[in-house]
Amino acid sequence: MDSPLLQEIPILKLAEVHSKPDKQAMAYGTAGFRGKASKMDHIFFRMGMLAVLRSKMLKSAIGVMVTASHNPVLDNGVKLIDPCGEMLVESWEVIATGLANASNDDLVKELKKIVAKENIDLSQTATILLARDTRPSSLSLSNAVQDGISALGGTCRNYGLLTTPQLHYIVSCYNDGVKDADEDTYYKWFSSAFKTLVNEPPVNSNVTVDCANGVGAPKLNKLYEHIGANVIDIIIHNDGEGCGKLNEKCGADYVKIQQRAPIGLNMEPFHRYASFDGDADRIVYYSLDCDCNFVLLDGDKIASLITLYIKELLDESKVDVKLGMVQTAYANGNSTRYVTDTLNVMVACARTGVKHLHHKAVEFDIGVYFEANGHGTVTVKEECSNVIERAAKDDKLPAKQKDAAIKLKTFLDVINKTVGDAMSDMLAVEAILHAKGWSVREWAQLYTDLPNRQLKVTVADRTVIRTTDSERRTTSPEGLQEEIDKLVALFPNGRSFVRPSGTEDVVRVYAESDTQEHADSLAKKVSILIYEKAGGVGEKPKEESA
Ligand code: NG1
Ligand code: ZN
Repeated sequence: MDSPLLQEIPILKLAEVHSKPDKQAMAYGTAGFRGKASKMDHIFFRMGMLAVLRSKMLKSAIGVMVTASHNPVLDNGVKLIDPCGEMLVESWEVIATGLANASNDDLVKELKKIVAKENIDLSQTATILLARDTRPSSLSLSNAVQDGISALGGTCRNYGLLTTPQLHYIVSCYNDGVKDADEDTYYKWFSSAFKTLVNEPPVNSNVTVDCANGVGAPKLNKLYEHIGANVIDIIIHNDGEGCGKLNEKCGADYVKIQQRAPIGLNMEPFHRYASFDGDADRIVYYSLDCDCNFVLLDGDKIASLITLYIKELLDESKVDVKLGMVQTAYANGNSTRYVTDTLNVMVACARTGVKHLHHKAVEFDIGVYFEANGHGTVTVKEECSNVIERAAKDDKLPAKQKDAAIKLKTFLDVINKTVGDAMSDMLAVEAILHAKGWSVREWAQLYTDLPNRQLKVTVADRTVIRTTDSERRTTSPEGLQEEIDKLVALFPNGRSFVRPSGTEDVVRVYAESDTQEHADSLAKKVSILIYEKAGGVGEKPKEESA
């Protein structure tokens, strides 16, 4: 008998509407497909179909998020979310790339290939949970995803505008049996956990949040309404309602890379500021010190604060579980030293991209993972949650011990464990500062960042750069690493590495050293080296004259 997939006509009809331009190839990168929105319609259509196949195979709902995160407003992107709210498994990234790049004529053949290879039972039903960010192209591209879903007979639940982490959370709730899970489920859970943590006395100083003119603004507003202005005081900046553009001179990426305030924000010393990125899965904090110097509290500082707090509560509650932290090569060297030497907590290094950090983090009972750019969360093993919960209910424990276990349990409830989440991370930070009676000043003083610089170099083919050791060293082009080593040796506390970006057509260069001047100079020298050794195109990076 013909399988439903062999109803080729409807597929081909829709495929014609979402036709792939010739000679265009894209790869499922660090966070799905990303590129110019105007050239990606066929990718969205095909990812709708792929989500149906994955849903049929796993007999679970699959998420599809339409966003290009911190990229410019004219870009867009799409990524799939696996049943527990985690990123799509790596083996399917290859499948996604194959389907995205199949010619129009080969599309059905490619679909059949996936079905056969993955042994997919097409008689299974498929449910896809779809959401999008506020980009002008997102609505029509999410319609393309919907067409892909109907082409293969899947059911689509379209949640409209959501932050990326909200969709991850909803996917996990849905597959846990909460079939009516929606945005409200999210607000109710996180606002109630936060209120349990900080209600007495409420948070008294305000926090100003730059929402990058993205979907974070309306969603943070809703969360704020659920928590109540009597508990937390949030001022939203760059809410997308004015003339500001998404991610333009604002948002977490801008603030982290430029190490300066977003557009239009007049900062006051010691006040707390935070920036989300365009889809609200990243957050960085910042402030001004008494001399009006910009102080950045990035993903490393957030991770260090969270690790410190969890460590203290574990020590107080005497709950014996393994706590660890995961960073990437971009982590500031002093954050790694602080967590390893002062907190005595083990730090692991993973490749860039949260999925890699997530995988390493789940090896610990409690794993705190963050990219320096502010993307991260905490994972907790189920057995570990049970141990903490038992301690929190154990009347035989001394009051102080039991109390710490209760605090730890409630604190972990405020965390979105599926993926990095700007809103939930913000609540976690606010709760810790509140519990410790700290301002940003004490937090910033946990350790001092080593001055650092990130640059980009454009080359003809960025895949000529290959890396090893969690991207800290290159293996190709030949001899490049030795040259980088020589440059690094010229600078006190020098460290530098390069890697091809997974989301932009560039090679990224990172450098740190004892002074900002040295970090800048090392980054420049390495950029020039990349340009020369790895086929640089366009304007050659220049060393500034002294
Ligand atoms: P690429 O473009 O692969 O460097 C960037 C970030 C990642 C991650 C992804 C997804 C840096 C250096 N890189 O990846 O950490 O967040 O975007 O958004 O920040
Ligand atoms: Zn993002």
